[in-house]
Amino acid sequence: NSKSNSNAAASKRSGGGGSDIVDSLGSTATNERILKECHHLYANEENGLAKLAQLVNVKLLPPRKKITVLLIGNHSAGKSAFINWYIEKQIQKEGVAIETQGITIVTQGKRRESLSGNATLHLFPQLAPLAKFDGVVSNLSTELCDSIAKRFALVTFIDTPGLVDGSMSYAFDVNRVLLWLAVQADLVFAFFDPIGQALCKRTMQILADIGDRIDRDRIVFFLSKADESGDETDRQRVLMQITQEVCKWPSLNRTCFDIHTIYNPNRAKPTRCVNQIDEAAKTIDKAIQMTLQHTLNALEHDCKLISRRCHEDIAADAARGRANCGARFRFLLFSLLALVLPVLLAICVSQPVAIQLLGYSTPLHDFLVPLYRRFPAEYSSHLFGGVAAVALFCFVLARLCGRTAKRLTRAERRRLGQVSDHVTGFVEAQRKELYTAYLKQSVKDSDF
Ligand SMILES: Nc1nc2c(ncn2[C@@H]2O[C@H](COP(=O)(O)OP(=O)(O)O)[C@@H](O)[C@H]2O)c(=O)[nH]1
Ligand SMILES: [Mg+2]
Repeated sequence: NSKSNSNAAASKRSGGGGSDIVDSLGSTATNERILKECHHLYANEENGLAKLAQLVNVKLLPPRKKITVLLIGNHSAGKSAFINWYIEKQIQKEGVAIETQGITIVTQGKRRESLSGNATLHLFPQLAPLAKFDGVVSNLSTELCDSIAKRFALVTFIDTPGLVDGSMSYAFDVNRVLLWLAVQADLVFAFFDPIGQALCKRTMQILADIGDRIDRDRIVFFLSKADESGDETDRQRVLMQITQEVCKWPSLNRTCFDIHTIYNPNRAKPTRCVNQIDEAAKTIDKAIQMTLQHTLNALEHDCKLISRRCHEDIAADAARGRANCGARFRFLLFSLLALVLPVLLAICVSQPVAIQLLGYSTPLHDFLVPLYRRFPAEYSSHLFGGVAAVALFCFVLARLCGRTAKRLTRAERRRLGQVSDHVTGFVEAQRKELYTAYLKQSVKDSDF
């Protein structure tokens, strides 16, 4: 029964041919809209989250609008044919000579078009670091195709050069470049074919390096061209060989090791072997589902983060304001202290002048001058020096304790408040609407 269900789903998927496909993942159009709008909420020039986050020193990258599937494997393992099967169009050349292979990105576009390496980097700015690997850009291209088969609207494939051992020299450091691409990709499809090269050392080494760097769940193994693997006994032997080889590498050897036996229905010879190629499409569906949920959850998290940071910045500014008041008071206090002794000394030495001007000595003079006279005259220079030193010390103290911190301007404070209101109001409402649209595809209306 479950098999007939999956067949029904598969025929729905591959027979879509024009209309929007709705199945376990929901509607491609709705999911595409959700990812595009999430991307726009981050990336728009005016008040995208990525720009607003900079105000509060948070670095956010816009989420991607599609997932990326990297295909790696031996030469002639059926990678390009797999892409053609998925998109139901002959876009990738099959059976090409190993020397002519580069990296090809296959993605949905308005019409059929091929882009060069530089145009590719322009279209996918996130791939810009690829330029630092010698020889990559001139061997990089993009194939745009208007196919609407399966989930192609939500997937970008990266087809890579076939891997071989021996003296083959690649136009670029294929091991490092594939590793870099794998780290960026959402899924890595590893293709092993039964014809001789299943255990290519280079393929295993690259996969082991990738296993070291990315979550093991993101690597999916396939025995491709299974129709060519002979009878059931031969196929079991090939599967066993691949499993043994894979499990030799600690980074790939995990529990629940699974390898799907697939063949391309359009290329294969008649065979009684079970074809699990739909598992590949389902794995892509699942990755899209995870990406959708992750993107919506990240949106909520980022809105909260920005709003919290705005409030923290405003609160920190208010605290700086209070600290500045204290600092100003201390400055005043120590400045006054610095003036007290010099002023008293000035009053003492000004007594003759005061008497001349007023005709009498003031009570202040009468009080201070006897105290001053008690000081031996021969040490008066020490007294002046001491008073000057104390005054200087108090001035230095005033400067040190009276430092004020830079505060936000009124406009900056207002802007932070606006940003917080925007992310918790408008963006949060958008997120709720998108989440509802996402859930409505699978949850009954009555459950809302
Ligand atoms: N019998 C059979 N041939 C296949 C299958 N998939 C691909 N091919 C053929 O195998 C050759 C190499 O395939 P290709 O996709 O170019 O391999 P790549 O080097 O991994 O990209 C081509 O001639 C394909 O038509 C399959 O499942 N079964
Ligand atoms: Mg190929």
